Amino acid sequence: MSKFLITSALPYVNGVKHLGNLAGSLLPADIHARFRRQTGHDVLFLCGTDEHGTPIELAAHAAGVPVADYCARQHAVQADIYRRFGLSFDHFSRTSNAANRQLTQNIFRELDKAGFIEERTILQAYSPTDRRFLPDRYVVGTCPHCGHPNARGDQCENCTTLLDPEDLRSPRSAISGATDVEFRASRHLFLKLSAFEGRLRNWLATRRDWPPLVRSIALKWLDEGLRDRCITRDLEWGVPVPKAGFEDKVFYVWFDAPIGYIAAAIEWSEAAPGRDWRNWWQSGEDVTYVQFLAKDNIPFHAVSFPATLLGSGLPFKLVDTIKGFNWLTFEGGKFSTSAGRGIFTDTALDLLPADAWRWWLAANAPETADTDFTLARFVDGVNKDLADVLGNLVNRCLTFTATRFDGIVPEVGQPGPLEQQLAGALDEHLTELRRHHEGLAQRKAAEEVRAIWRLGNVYLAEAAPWSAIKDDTARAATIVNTGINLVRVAALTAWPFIPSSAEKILSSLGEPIGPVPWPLDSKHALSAIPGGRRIAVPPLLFPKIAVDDLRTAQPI
Ligand code: B3M
Ligand code: ZN
Repeated sequence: MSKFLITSALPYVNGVKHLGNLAGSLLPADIHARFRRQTGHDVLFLCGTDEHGTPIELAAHAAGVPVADYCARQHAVQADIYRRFGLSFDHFSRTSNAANRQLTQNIFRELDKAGFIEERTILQAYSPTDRRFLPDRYVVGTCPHCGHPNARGDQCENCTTLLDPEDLRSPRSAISGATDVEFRASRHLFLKLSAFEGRLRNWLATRRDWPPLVRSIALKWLDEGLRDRCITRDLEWGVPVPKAGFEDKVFYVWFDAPIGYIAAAIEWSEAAPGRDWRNWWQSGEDVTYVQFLAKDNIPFHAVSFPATLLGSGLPFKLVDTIKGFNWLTFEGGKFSTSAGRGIFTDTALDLLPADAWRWWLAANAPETADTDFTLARFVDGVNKDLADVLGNLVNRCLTFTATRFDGIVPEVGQPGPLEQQLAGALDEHLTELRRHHEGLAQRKAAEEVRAIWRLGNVYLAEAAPWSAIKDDTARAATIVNTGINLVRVAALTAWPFIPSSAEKILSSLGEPIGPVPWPLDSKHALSAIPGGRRIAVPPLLFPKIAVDDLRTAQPI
């Protein structure tokens, strides 16, 4: 049994996330964790909220509550939503917790001792009106290149030129609009990323199997030349910098956030006896570490976080595979948290059960290109796959057993040509399904699952137990027994994607409550449920949905 350490990018704590955030890291990580558990591996699946950075501080101020209280409340809101979505984290942590603060400070001290930290004086925008330093994107002004009046201090959105805040004409604070912005010299700490280029290149050379999207983004960063990064900020909220002269500063959010993955394991370990985070983060060959994240997060995971760990000299494991995702768009445009555009995870759960969203978002994951979510495509996909294919298979088979066999699974007789053909096809699909899960090809895995459901319907249509029962009860019994076992396989393969529905099906089949097994091959899978067992017909699993039911989610 090998071990899989699985993490999803840590969602920022401010505000409920939209479906795009779910589709591009949280959900695929959960599906993979479930698959690995199902195939008998030891899994540690970690996530948490990313709680530092200026937007979070500002959101707390806007809400009129202390930042710590704001974060605690918002963390609880997100944790509850993810629980209702069936995300099976072993631990859902917070980057503002003590474990992360301590570990971030330790890692920093080691980097400093090893000579990878450098002090530099930089000019920082300061607003006397706001009584604070302003991060680059919170300074706005006139673009020196195109004259756009609302260019941000990091970039002009109009002409896309990268800027420094000092470049702006008539700079003002994006927080208050104050025009008394001045530039003050401030001492900061830089991580000498440039010193890691060789080591990172060598390491990436051993990672040739990474998805092309991830490898190309990582190599692009290296090819452009690694720039030393400022890892401190003049803010109050964050992990304090443990160095003389820097007491009033905190670490940059992207320095401490990925360390949060390790801190989450430490908390998990401390929560119960017999757990040891070192067996996951510091052990060698037997742990495979897979990260799930959206493409804009790739450089931080493929370059700066590995450099941080390498430079610390501490024996932490580096990631083995990064699965990066493209964007999910909404009705042809961007999902936007600030503009409230798209469907948000809380609203989604008010509208429909989690499994409907899980299924569509996994089957249409933005893996190789962006995917456009439209209400019409969503409704069509869910109705076809879940109601017409899976729902129909389960319902037909179990209702027939209830009405014609008194709800008792009939004994299987001699398999005929149809059963042999079925077994062959099932074996092929199961092999492919496993291969796609292992290769992190989630859309293809979903296609195989759907193909298995379809196979069940095709088998029942061809074998036609409703005709057989008229003159050959033994033959009808064999078909129904086979069909019921197929329903079990349909549920087992569905489980990583739609766990709650799969468990309902399994429980109506009288399957034991507990870890959901993987169907190894047709021979075992088609004889798992013996004749004589009582089964129940589950209530309608997937009622048809209509676009009108979801209208409240339309953009205004
Ligand atoms: N919170 C960015 C994001 O949600 C960031 C991920 C951190 S992973 C360590 O896109
Ligand atoms: Zn411009």
